[in-house]
Amino acid sequence: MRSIEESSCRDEKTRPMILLGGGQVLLVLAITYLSIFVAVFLAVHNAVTSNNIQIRTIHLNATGFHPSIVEALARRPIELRVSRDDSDACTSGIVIDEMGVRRGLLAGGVTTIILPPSAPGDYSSHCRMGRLTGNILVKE
Ligand SMILES: [Cu+2]
Repeated sequence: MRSIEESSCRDEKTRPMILLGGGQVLLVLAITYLSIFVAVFLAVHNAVTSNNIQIRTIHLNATGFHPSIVEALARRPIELRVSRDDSDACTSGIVIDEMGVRRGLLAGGVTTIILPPSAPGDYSSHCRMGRLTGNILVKE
């Protein structure tokens, strides 16, 4: 009889401790996962932005692509930032056939397009109708 009381008494004391312990474990796990996520994100982000991806900005308006020739290095992705500076029909989209790109552009906005790593070459870019043209010159 006495041992049952002791054990139930011990249960009451230990139960809140287990809950608290569980909460702490969850908190530690959450912080650990968050830390790992942040570390991996920063590592990948820094590697891509500082060592690999090439950022190029072009402006597009009714007079064409500015600059009309964008130079980049081969075998590295390009982050192409296309600023559509007017609402001319010819600036409503950009097409780069050889890179499989066909994207609509928002007037007054900047559209970011990730171009795949490419072999050296002269890649033609143009509006949807082909009146405005530019080139992406990928060099060794
Ligand atoms: Cu056009």
